[in-house]
Amino acid sequence: MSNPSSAAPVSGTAAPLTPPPVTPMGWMHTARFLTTAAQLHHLPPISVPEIAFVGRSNAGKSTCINTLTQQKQLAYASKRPGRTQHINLFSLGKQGLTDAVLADLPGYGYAAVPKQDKIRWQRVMANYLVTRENLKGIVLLCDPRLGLTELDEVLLDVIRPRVQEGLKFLILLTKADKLTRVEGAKALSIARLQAGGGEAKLFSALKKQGVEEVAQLLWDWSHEAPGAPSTEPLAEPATEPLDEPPSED
Ligand SMILES: Nc1nc2c(ncn2[C@@H]2O[C@H](COP(=O)(O)OP(=O)(O)OP(=O)(O)O)[C@@H](O)[C@H]2O)c(=O)[nH]1
Ligand SMILES: [Mg+2]
Repeated sequence: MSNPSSAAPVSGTAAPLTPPPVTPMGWMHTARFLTTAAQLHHLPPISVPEIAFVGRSNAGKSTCINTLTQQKQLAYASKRPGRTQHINLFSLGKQGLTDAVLADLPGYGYAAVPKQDKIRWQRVMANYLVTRENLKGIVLLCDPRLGLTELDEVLLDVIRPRVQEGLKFLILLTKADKLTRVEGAKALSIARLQAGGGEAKLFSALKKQGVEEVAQLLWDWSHEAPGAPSTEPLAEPATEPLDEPPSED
């Protein structure tokens, strides 16, 4: 009798020789806490691309970061507006090989915050958005039931020159699960006009809508190489000519 299994491999325990390719979602899942800063000058200078999540208080910034990174409590999310009061940075990429950083910024527009604190924060935020050299992209989160507020418009004015110079920009319409299909489509077409040179997308943490698309976009932003490879994270001089940042306070 011939043995049908005689041509089978000798050992079934061979390990794969190459690691599986990194997917944008797998990459997002590597996120870990890097540092927190109450003031701009406390933020460490970083050479890898940084992507900032900004928007009014309660828009869903921290929840969005947790959803994208598939981690329940990486960023503090809360029903109570004003939960995030510092700039929190999260590293992405394999341990020891950070290739991008996410920044969760405090929300603005929360009525109960004392006026002095509001003004202070608006200055810190504006300074951050204008001077942070490694800032590669901004995700502006907006609850489409409220639309862009006056403070969102101020932020858009602040970042417009940088967007024109190539800074990536996405308006993310959060809590899309609260909208009907028609409302969602309408909100999206308005946001696309408001985004200028940037993009707009619908997102729902609850229904996991838009998650893979946004992960892919952030991956693309972080790994795009305008002339020089941006995957060389360490000890590289700035690959793009950057203006001297104005001095901060
Ligand atoms: N239905 C629904 N609720 C959401 C979604 N995303 C966030 N939320 C809720 O919105 C509230 C605010 O979310 P956060 O992520 O803390 O908002 P934030 O923008 O970080 O707020 P600040 O830190 O105050 O600036 C929480 O109660 C979340 O559960 C979503 O996609 N759908
Ligand atoms: Mg928050």
